[in-house]
Amino acid sequence: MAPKSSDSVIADINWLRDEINRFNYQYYVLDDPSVPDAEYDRLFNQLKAIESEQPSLITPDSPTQRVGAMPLAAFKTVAHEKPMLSLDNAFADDDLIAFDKRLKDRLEHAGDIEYACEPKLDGIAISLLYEDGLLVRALTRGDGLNGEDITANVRTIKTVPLKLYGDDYPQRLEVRGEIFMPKAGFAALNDAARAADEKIFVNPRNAAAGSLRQLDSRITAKRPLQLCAYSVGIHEGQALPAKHTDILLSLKRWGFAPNDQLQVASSIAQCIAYHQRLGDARDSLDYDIDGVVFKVNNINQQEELGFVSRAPRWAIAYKFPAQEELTTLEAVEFQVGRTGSITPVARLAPVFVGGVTVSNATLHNRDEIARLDVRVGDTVIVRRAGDVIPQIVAVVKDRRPVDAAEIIFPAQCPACGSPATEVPGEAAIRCEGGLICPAQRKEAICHFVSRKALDVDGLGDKLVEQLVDKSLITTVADLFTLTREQLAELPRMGEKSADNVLAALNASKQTSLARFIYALGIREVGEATARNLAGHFGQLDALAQADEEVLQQVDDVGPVVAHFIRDFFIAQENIDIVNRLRELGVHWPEQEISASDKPQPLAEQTVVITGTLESMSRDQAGEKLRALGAKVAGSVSKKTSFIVAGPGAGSKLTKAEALGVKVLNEADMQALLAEHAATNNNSD
Ligand code: 9MJ
Repeated sequence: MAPKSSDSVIADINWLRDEINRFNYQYYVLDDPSVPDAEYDRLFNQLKAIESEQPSLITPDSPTQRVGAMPLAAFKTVAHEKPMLSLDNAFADDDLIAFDKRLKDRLEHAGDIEYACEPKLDGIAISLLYEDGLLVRALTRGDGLNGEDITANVRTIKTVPLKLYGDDYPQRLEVRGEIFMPKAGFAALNDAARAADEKIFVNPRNAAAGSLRQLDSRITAKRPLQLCAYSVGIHEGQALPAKHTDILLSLKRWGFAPNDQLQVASSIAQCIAYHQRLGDARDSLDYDIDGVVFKVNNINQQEELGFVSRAPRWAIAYKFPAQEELTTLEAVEFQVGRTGSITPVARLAPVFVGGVTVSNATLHNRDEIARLDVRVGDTVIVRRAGDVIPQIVAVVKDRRPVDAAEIIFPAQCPACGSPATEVPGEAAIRCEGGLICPAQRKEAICHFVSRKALDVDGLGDKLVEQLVDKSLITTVADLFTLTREQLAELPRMGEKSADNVLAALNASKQTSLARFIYALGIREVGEATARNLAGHFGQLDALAQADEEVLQQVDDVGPVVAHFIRDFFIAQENIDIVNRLRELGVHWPEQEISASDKPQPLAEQTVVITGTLESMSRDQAGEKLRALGAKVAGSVSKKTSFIVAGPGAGSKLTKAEALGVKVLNEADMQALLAEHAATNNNSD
């Protein structure tokens, strides 16, 4: 590629500076960021890279030459006695290794450097000044040199001590840290905002910023904010310990809650392991983090290393993959679910976010689309955190193209053309076609053969789609009359695959009542409810004949679910399908004993299974534990009795260890099952 002319480099620089300044203004002054942090970081790093190649083009007003942006006019601006700097970033292990090497060279230090490892909380940096142990002032970071005085708001935060504990604190002490909103508090705040038809926050960071910028501190007081203290700024009247982690211990004695993930690493290799471990645990933490921070632990070494323009040399933030990115909404399609609900699905220009490439996101319903005010062609912020399906959290309105098209809901089902009707009290629309609708049929059949239902191995969504499209099957019962020839003729099948599918179908005929009930796909009857129904009624016919009052005696079954179950068994076409399935050989042990009649050695115990097991699948292990009365849950909490962890266990194991929950390996679980199997046999 030909080198760029200096004119075009200047044009690039000017464009980058304008964009960065605009984002800064939106972020700090308007409290209304228009792009995700990752986009900001990218532009900032681009500008830094160009300027470091051509230092003569650096001007004092370049955004790289100062720390942040201007403070909000509404609060009093106060100069920081000691600037609040930001952190340099690492994005890969190699960046960290290079950082460590730089420090060793500078310190002329041959051995390993000791680092303090901290999660990097995604909140608002704050400076808290204490005089004679009393909180006298709280400033935001602002541009790093001048912050805003938000003392009245910060005083409302319960984890900020108004008076320090003990009596061995410095006479003047500046504590620095991050104010953040825990995930649970954020979710509750947004739920309340949604219910009141108020503006919701894009993410916990944005909610924390908005809460701190209230001019009326009574509003701040109602927001679930917390403080994580991570360093000391000025301190007068008393020396501090010589290690960063010991300073944090002093802060703990003076009343600041320590972070639960703080660790010391004796080498950069241990820092890399810490980054990996926290990356795995990221989703199970109670608060959002966007990376981890490593700080040289020895304060003398910190002082020797000093600072570069915006950041200390002795610390680095190792970022995680961004959970929010920009992309464009290319189209909206309407998907018909198993029970006829029609959901808008966003088709996005593929974007790497939260560690995977995302090209679809749910748009939920009409209310959500109205709330986002999103149109086809818009630039949108997609968020993918943990295993949650990707969401569009906001629209970048100033990038809206002139021809952006409004999203129109169909009047007809896109799959069968039946009327699509609004359901009173629901924001969803629903296809009225029932089993005439091929989309509903396909979904119902996919559900019937899915892992937690009849578990037909090798019969995936694509194959079901072909079978329905070619009219080889209309209902789930038709699956069991498929022939080898019919299957073998399908594209990409062949005789061997056909035989495998037939063998899997045959094997699936022997099932359990709970699986069969779940497989029927009755609205609102999930796996747990199906199990409760099977345990309660013992026989399918008893369930089919139960009226709504009787149904409501079952755990988890309220009037709505009872009504859906009754509706299902009143319909003759459903009864016909059930009868045909039984004629074709689908069967289960006739009288399943209700769980309450069996010995329940693990009753009252909640178990979580994670990682890979060798002798059985997690589902099978769950069934065995449930048979002994245990409740099998998907996430770890203080109430978890024990977890079973196989190889590859990640955040759930970390969380269990952090909470002190008992951890069993597969052999321990086998021993437990064997022990109780023996007891059960004895009691028979
Ligand atoms: C956060 N955001 O959690 C620092 N930070 O240290 C931690 N930020 C920091 N440390 C010096 N844990 C400047 C910023």
